[in-house]
Amino acid sequence: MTINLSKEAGVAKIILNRPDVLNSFNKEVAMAMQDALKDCDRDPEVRAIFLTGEGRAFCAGQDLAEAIAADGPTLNSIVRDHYNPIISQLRGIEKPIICAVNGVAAGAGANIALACDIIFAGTSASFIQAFSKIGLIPDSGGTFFLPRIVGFQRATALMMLGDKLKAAEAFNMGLVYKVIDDDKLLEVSFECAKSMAKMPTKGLGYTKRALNLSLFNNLDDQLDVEENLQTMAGKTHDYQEGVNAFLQKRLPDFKGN
Ligand code: T3D
Repeated sequence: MTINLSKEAGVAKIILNRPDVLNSFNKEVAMAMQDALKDCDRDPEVRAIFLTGEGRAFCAGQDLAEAIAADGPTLNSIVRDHYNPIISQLRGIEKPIICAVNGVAAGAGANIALACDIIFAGTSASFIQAFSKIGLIPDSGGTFFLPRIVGFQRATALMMLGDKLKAAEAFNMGLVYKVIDDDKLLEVSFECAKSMAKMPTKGLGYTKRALNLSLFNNLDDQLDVEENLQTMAGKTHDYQEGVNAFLQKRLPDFKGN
């Protein structure tokens, strides 16, 4: 299996599984990833998604052997049919997506990580906008997310130079939430995913929707978005439970709806 999907304690764990080629994406991986994300979206038992890579890398982006194979998919099909749907799914699924970058994240691999909600990086992780090295432009949402995360100037430099950003530098630039010792990365980040799976899932999903919309809206429109989504959050079971638990001085039992 090029992607391993398993479920535990409300968390769907997706592991990219082509370690011999640093978990680079070919058509099979891309389609399996889309299917796995669809499954996570539809399954009400899944309240958080955890993404990582098998072996010493997170993901080296596009499988370059496939990209130049005479009978392989065309460049525009790779972008349109493989990566774009994945990025739309990562942003559109209204459940928290936690990414553990366990090694190098290059090309589309780096930008798939950036589309997740919370990124933990192991101390030996690195991020490379590798596209310029092979004459391509950054895809998989990179030109959208990276300038918004690190600023236009740094994004331009990272994308044009293709420099390797070590985990500590990535943290300093705001690309990752936390850097964790390599030997603790999976444990710590998966614990975070498990605890998020016990949180008010609808509220977290609405938060994600509001953040997505904030990327385009002016302040007035965004204030309207907040009013509407807050009204919807206020109608959830978990809002009632959260307030009751607070007033009764007990731990809440959130159901995710
Ligand atoms: O058509 C299109 O391309 C459009 C889509 C674009 C989206 C993109 O993602 S474009 C960017 C594609 N990715 C890259 O350019 C990165 C290529 N890889 C590297 O630069 C390096 O492998 C790394 C910096 C990521 C890691 O370097 P290192 O020294 O730790 O490992 P390595 O020795 O280079 O790689 C280990 C093996 O994985 C090696 O195979 P071997 O020699 O052991 O049989 C290497 O060929 C293989 N591998 C690594 N990356 C890829 C790959 N095989 C196929 N595709 C890869 N992207």
